[in-house]
Order: sequence, then C-alpha cells, then structure tokens
Amino acid sequence: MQHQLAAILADASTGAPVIATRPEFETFKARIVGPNGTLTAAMKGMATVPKEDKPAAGKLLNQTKGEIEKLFAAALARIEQNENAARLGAPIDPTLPSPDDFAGSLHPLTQVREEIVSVFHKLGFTVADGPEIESEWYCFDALNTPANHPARDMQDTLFMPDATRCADASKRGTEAYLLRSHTSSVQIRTMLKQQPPVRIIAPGRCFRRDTVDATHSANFHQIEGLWVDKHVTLRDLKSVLDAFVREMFGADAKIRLRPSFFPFTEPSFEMDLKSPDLGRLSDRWLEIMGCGLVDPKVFENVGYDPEQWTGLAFGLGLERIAMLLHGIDDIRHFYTNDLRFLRQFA
Ligand code: FA5
Repeated sequence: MQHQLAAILADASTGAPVIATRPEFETFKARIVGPNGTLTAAMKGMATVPKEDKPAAGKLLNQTKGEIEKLFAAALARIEQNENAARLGAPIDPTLPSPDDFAGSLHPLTQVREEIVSVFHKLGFTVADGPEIESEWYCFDALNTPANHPARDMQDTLFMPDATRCADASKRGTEAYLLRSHTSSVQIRTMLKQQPPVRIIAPGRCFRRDTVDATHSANFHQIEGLWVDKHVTLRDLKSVLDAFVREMFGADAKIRLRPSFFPFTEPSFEMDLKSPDLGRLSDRWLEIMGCGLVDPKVFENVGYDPEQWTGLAFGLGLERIAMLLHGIDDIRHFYTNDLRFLRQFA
C-alpha cells in the first residue's frame, strides 16, 4: 500500500504541473480519482489490508488524497488564469484609467435633491428621515386626517398585506401598514422625538396608486419641510418659500399662495411659481407644492402645547422641480435608466 500510494503521488506530482487545458485536466483527474482511477483502486484495496495495519494505511491514504487534491486545485487555478489571460489579450493593470470615457454621475433626481437640501441648509433646516413603510397612524391619523378622507382610500394608497400589522402591541391587529403616500409622516416622527424648536426637511420616496402618465408615477419623491417655534407666521412661510424659489429658479422668480386644503395645515395653500428663467414655461404660474401653517390638532397629537407653539409645513414633489429645472416633459424618463437620458446630467 505504501509503495502504491507513493507511486500515485509521484505520478500526480509530475503530471499536474504540465496540464495545459481543461480537457487534459479532466482526463488526468479521471486517471487518478475516476471510477477506474489509481487512487480509487488504492482505496478499494483498503479492504484487504490486515486489521492491525489499517489505521496507518488509512492515515497515509488520507494524506495522499489531500496532497493530490492540492495538486488538482493548483492545476485548475493555473488553467483558469491562462484562460482569462487569453480572453483579455493582456494582463489587467488596475491602475490604468478606464477605457470607458463615461465616469458615471449622480442621478438627476439625486442632483436636484442635493441642490434643494443645500438651499434649505442655508435657511437653517436639517435633514430628517422616516420609514417608507409607515403605519396609518403616522401617515394619516396623527396628521389630523380622518378615516374617511380620500387620501386613505385604497385608490391612491398602497396597503401592506394583512400580515404586516402595527408593531405597537397596543394597536396590533387594528392598524394597517402602508407604503407612505407622502413624507408628511416624518413631521410626526420628528415631533415625537424632539421638543421644539424644530426646523427640518425630509426628502424621501413616496408611493401612490396613481395611474402612471407623463406627470404621475406610482413611485415618486417628495421633500417635506417643518418649522416649529414661537410666533411662526404666514410671513415666515412666504419668506422661506420665496428664498427657496429664488435660489432654485433665479432671482426674478415669484411665488403665489392659493388657498387650498390639507387636514394637517390651517390655513393651507398650493404654492405656484413663475420665473422668467423657465423658457417656454416662463409666462405661466406653475404649481409646485402644498403648504400651510401647522394645524393645532397636529400639535396636540404629538404632545406639543398648541397655545405655545406655532409652525409652518410644506411638501414639494422632487420630480416636478427637476422636470421644471431641466425642461423634462415626461416623469418616466427618471426611472428607465436610459443612458442617453442620464448622460445629459453627467
Ligand atoms: C401632499 O402630499 C402633502 N403632504 C403636502 C403638504 C405637506 C401640504 C405639508 C401641506 C403641508 P400633494 O398630494 O399635493 O400633497 O403632493 C405634493 C406634491 O407631490 C405634488 O405637488 C406633486 O409634485 C407630488 N406628487 C403627488 N403625487 C405624485 C405622483 N403620483 N407622481 C409624482 N409626483 C407626485
């Protein structure tokens, strides 16, 4: 047995380093460990080894097997390396510049989001965040949106399956989770976490069961704003939005607040914008966000004293702003990953 194994190992040691191709390797491997292979035969021979010699013979057999497997692995690695080198023509030098002249860039929505965030940073706002899967309470109830409000309707809200119920044990089984339909839920999360004054913006993804067309997507982005302090007034709302719009759309951009309704602000407005820098859209008022002064009921829901605190809130659609800034006529361009579109923003 000892001589037999030594001969097999010697054969493998001489043969393995000179194998050049995969078929050669397979033949070589079969010759040793295939059904009629030399090592297979030696293993079968263990049955005839006297009982007292079996432990030593078994040990030697395993050692030889281990050595041979290492030889196989080394031969295969060498073959793969040669194949790769042949495919590439030359060895790779990772320090060389990429042959592709497109270095990649941020997605246009990310670029516009960063621009908006930096404008609000200058106005003293910090960034807050919240989950995309939200409970009904954060998304609607706490925002003074009663159960029969159209925003809660299955038509425009994507509820999670029944199994995903509220993690809060006291509400479990009664409250549904949904893909948040707006970022206003971050207002609630922030106010529950911190005492006033608060001045945050919350960029994030939202979801609605809207029919997809040139200006609507089922998955879109909003940027929420919330400022809570003593004596926050409509004048503050107008001046914040005015400053934002002039930074983003040019010094001559103007805003207009039109009365509207949101359950969580009172009074509520739609904010329109007009800017001579907007090319063919420069002669029109364009609706870009909802806004208003925080409804005292919302303050009650988060434990803020509505007699003491006042606030303003707004929520804008990121795609809408990006489309206006870049003259994009179809929201779907943002999501198709077409490099012909994306490279224009590189
Ligand atoms: C809201 O979602 C309010 N939460 C905004 C708000 C915040 C008001 C704070 C007051 C205070 P609205 O449903 O109008 O409002 O949506 C705001 C913006 O989101 C819209 O102006 C639009 O730009 C964008 N938006 C809404 N639905 C879609 C959609 N399906 N596709 C793309 N953008 C959308």
